[in-house]
Amino acid sequence: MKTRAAVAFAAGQPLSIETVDLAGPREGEVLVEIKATGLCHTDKYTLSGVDPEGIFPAILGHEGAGIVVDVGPGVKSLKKGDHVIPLYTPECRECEYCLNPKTNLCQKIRTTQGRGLMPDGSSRFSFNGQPILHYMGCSTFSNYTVLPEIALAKIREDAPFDKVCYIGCGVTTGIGAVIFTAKVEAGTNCVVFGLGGIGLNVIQGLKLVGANMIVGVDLNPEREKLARQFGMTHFVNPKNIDGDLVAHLVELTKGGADYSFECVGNVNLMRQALECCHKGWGVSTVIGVAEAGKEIATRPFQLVTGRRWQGSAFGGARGRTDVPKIVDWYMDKKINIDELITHKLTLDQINEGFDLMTRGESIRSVVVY
Ligand code: NAD
Ligand code: AHE
Ligand code: ZN
Ligand code: ZN
Repeated sequence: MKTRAAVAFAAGQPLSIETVDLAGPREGEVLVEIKATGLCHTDKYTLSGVDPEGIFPAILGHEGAGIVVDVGPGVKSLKKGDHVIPLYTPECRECEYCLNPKTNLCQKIRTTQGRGLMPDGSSRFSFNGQPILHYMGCSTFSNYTVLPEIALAKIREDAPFDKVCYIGCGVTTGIGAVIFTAKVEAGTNCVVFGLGGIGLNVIQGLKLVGANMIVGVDLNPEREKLARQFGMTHFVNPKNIDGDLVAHLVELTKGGADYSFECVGNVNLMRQALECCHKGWGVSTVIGVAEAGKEIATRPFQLVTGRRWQGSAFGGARGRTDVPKIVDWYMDKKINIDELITHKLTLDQINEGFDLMTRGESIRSVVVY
């Protein structure tokens, strides 16, 4: 079939809106009509050319929601008409990783996914007879896409696509990092670096679990108002701090954060996020994605004296199990998504969405097909 898609032909170039060819679903695969997709900072990161797994030409996008149009042979858990959210972290429920409760990083299809291919080693997309690669196993910047059955969460049918698409990455990543990865307790003092599409979801996760102090750190003063609305209790703009930011945060939190989260992808901030943690027990969670070649550093003494450093991918969530529950939280008004979606665009306007992100003017832009 033919489908409209925003194609990344090369790193650093704007996406190009094209009609591409899409082959039907093979064994264990599902054809999905994407109804809406969010633009995540990670799409911009890959498009910029600094992602070691960024290969072109490709169809980016990994924060979508849509409807099953067709299923390939052997597909058991989904049928035509089901509403779904694509999962860049699949859940096969049988690999060594899925069977270990300590991780959500299903590895069943990770190798081919990282090479822009379906599990059988081929691509379903092509343009003028040349293959176009998939991205993060999702390629939601295409109106229709093919995914493995294990990479789709079935969701309730009354959930609006243009909102719950954000659960496909940002919402789950932020709230999940608090609940599933860090397992933050009520009454704790927490610091969040970066108040964008991920950091604001960390903030609402912290509010949900009853954190005491929720300190937000961002260079963009425009972020303060919305962050306070989502539960931030103190705002720190590093530009307005005389002296050392870490010392300031330790003093503000009366000895250091019980939990901190880095939601920017800046290795200097990752160090500050660790070092503002409380001696003896503070835990810092890295969420931001740093470009190829970047490394983190600290004095090992920081760890010897009881601070811990960890990371979180997709908020530690197991997609097929947890994503439908997070959709319920949204539908039950336990979490707020609507106010974080600042811009709605058509596919033709997708490059403007990336410009808004670069200028710090959007939290989430959503393309509605
Ligand atoms: P975003 O662009 O919406 O937000 C980034 C925020 O960081 C902005 O508010 C910006 O003003 C702020 N910022 C930039 N430099 C700063 C600095 N030096 N000090 C303080 N604040 C600063 O991006 P996003 O969509 O929220 O994504 C954030 C990061 O999380 C990205 O690196 C993205 O790739 C990553 N990410 C990781 C996962 C995961 O599973 N681990 C999932 C999604 C996104
Ligand atoms: N290809 C990148 C990996 C970037 C990365 O860490 N991705 C996160 C999701 S970001 C979503 O917005 C992730 O899930 N990581 C686990 C994994 O297996 O990729 C790079 O830098 O190499
Ligand atoms: Zn993302
Ligand atoms: Zn698995």
